[in-house]
Amino acid sequence: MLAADVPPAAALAARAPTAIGIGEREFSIAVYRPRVRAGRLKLNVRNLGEDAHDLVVRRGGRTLATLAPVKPGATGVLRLTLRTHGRYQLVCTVADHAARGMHATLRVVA
Ligand SMILES: [Cu+2]
Repeated sequence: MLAADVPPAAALAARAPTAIGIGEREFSIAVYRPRVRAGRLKLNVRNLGEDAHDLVVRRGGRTLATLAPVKPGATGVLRLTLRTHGRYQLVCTVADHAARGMHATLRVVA
């Protein structure tokens, strides 16, 4: 089958997921690849801090994906597919961590 014959959804699914490194600490979230193409994503979330931190992906107030709290020094993996271009919010929802600075933006582009 020629590439041109592959429907866009199938083409997205066939592409290997884009890995995004994320570092969490008190109280910030660093996104090491803050601009990615639409499609399958693999968020590698490293807790560089002293407390447990989770990670929630939101857009327009809707929660799209949630990673359970990651222990200090540990890594959690969150897989999701984002097809819509735009800005997504990455937030830690533990206690008041978001208000103290644990939020970041991920941009999805064509
Ligand atoms: Cu946190």
